[in-house]
Amino acid sequence: MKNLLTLVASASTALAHGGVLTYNIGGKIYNGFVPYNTPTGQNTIQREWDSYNPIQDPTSSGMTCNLNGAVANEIATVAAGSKIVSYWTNPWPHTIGPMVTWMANCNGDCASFTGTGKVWFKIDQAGLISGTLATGLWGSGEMVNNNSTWTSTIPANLKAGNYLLRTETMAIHTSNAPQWYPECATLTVTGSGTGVPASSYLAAIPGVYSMSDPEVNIDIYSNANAGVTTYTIPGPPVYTG
Ligand SMILES: *[C@@H]1O[C@H](CO)[C@@H](O)[C@H](O)[C@H]1NC(C)=O
Ligand SMILES: *[C@@H]1O[C@H](CO)[C@@H](O)[C@H](O)[C@H]1NC(C)=O
Ligand SMILES: [Cu+2]
Repeated sequence: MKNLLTLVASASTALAHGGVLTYNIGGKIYNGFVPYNTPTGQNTIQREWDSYNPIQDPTSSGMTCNLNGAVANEIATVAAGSKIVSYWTNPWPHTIGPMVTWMANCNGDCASFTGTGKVWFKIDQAGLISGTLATGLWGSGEMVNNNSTWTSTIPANLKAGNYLLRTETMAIHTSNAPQWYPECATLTVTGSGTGVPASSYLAAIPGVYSMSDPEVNIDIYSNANAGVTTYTIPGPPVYTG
């Protein structure tokens, strides 16, 4: 009975949240991890994440690849330049805030890669696309409009190797209480590219976001923000290769 009640409680909080559940990588479908279930027996390219709830502390270790980070047992092999479609919980409930897609070179086996330090680079991002902070179209709104999917392209010249792909949205619909939804998937990128992002493209996660950053600790409904039509996504520029 206790288990049943716990299950019901987590299912109801789960309604407002979620993450990336499935991927189409270079035309092939890959399963994400299924939260609220044991990793035992799950075949997935995604690192474990245990709850649909957001990370709300930008210094949390869960910012890297969510909580917890047990490693994936599958790897998606994909050519540089290919498209990756990430399928979010559908319909995704949050339409205010940026979408950012990151990668990090595992420098070997991703199973032993922690993702800590200044290792992450952006491959795409979309912040405020049009309109005002409170009522405009955001990257996450565009994701929702497109069947709760987000399409990324692996830089065509990216050097071959094993990488983590980190999908992220930062929901900022609640004043001064940002929510992050990160998940990591394991990729082997193939090709003859030589592209390696310079350090100016790299960020640490956690580290890149801070509650002292006004673009993070933001009240989009404040009088000061009424009519504002610009928003700067935190972090380094996008690496396009
Ligand atoms: C919408 O998603 C599809 C994948 O299902 C993708 O091919 C297309 O580029 C996306 N459209 C936009 C506007 O992002
Ligand atoms: C929309 O996404 C769902 C998964 O969330 C998928 O099953 C469905 O095929 C998608 N629809 C289209 C038109 O791509
Ligand atoms: Cu939510």
